[in-house]
Amino acid sequence: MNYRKDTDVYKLYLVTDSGMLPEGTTLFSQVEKAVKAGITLVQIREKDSDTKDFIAEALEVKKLCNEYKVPLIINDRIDVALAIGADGVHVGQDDMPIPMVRDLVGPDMIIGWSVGKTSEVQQLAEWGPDYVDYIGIGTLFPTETKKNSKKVPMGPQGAIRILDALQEYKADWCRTVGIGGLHAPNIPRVLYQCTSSDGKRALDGISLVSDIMASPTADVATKRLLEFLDDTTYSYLGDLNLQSNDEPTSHDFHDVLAQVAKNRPLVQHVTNKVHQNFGANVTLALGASPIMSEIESEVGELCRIPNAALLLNTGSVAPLSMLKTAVAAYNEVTRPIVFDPVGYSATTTRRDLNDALLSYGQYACIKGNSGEILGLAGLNSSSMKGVDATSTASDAELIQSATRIVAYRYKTIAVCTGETDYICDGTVGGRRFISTGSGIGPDDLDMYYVQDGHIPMMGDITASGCSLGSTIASLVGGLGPDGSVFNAVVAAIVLYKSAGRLAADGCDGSGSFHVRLIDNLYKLTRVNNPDTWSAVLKKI
Ligand code: 3NM
Ligand code: MG
Repeated sequence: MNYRKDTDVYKLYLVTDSGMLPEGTTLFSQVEKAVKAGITLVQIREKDSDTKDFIAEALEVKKLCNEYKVPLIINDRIDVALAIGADGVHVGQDDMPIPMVRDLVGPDMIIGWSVGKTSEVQQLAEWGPDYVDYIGIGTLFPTETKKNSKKVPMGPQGAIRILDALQEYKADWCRTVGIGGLHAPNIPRVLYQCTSSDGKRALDGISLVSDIMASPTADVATKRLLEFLDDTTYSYLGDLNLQSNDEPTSHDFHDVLAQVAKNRPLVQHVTNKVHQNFGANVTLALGASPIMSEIESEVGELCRIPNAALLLNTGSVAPLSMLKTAVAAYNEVTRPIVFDPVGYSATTTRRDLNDALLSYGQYACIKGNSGEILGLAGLNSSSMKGVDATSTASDAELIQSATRIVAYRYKTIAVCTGETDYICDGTVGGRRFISTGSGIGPDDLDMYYVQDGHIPMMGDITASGCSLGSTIASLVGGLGPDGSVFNAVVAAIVLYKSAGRLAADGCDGSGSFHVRLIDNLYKLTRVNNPDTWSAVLKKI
């Protein structure tokens, strides 16, 4: 059978490795369990086998695959693929050049190629539809399976670049699977995040080795993975509503604050030294409880405290492994994380740290100043001077585009702070745009802004931007079941700006502004009458 035109076979793609088999299993028995459980494509990848053994193994698997109508791909060994009449071959960048492979295997075999760079996509587009049928996009995450790999993990953002290149070079025939470090816990997130920027292309499937090959119950592992692949929503925030259906009103803000007062959220701060004391006081003023913990071993307990939320401010110097553990823990229990990418484009070190953290998890909200948001959107990396916002990046339209791009790429609520705060909801209800894509792109997302005139005093105290992060985390964390995350983010911004305005008007200087900001957050929260707040929300 010729599977070349069959675009449905890429959903769940098993690549074998006989070096990790659990005791009492064989390569064949593991593949058999996976095939019977519904795997859609199999690749035999044996790096250390003798040819004779490889062929014997491949023939046995081929018989099984034929019976279940699952195509069989052979890694690298064109000769073996031809000899046994496999359905396809998979080659890497250091293997035989694709045009030679096609000459050898003829027009009917599937050819797969490992791709990690956009220039490789350009190349396959130049060859056209007769050559590469699918690509393995990787390495997505660090993996124990492929030792000595020269590839640097690209994360979901790297996969998005490849999907964008496929759209740019119009390689519409080419199917895609993600590979490398994919396991049940991160697959739903990866499927959710990996969408081309025009919303028209997502991954066609997932390819993996250890999650099945090293499993003592390969059939159970396969079925679990298929369930994730069939589920088109990603509930990373449990029962909370991601989107607001209508434009949030003062009634909604009142409702958010009432929930916070009732639920008294615990807001774990991992933040920079300058922010720690002020952020804790802002959190208390809002009726929430701060904990400024960077202890890796207690994250798993903290995130399970009712109404816990995490503020991750990357101006901190917490060890990367602590940060990674924290992100995984909060994601696992579906509690919100607010991410503040401090100084994103200021130095390479900061950009790499932020990119790594962004690739590890899913965030409820990403909040930054214009330099940070422009940097994250890839629109500007030179407008940073230190970690503070600069006034050079004042082009409102550019900032709006950047906010939309960040919201869309990271499938998050993006907030860009400044004299005007911009807010864009990129969650699209937690729904995935799998395979055909919805066609929804960044420009289709609703944009809001909050204004209350210029409050220059905000720039005269430390950590005023960081403490908006504390405020967002407090309000999102305080939501009860079914609360709206978007409404909470917007409420936090309107509240914070209104308190800033009250604090600035008639204050003597930056010292008293500091104190008055806390006083006014305290008062506005307890009075809870958002009709009187001065800052206004508008839709663009
Ligand atoms: N190819 P696991 S990563 C076979 O990046 C392979 O091209 C990769 O194994 C690439 O699912 C990889 O156990 C190993 O992480 C994937
Ligand atoms: Mg190879």
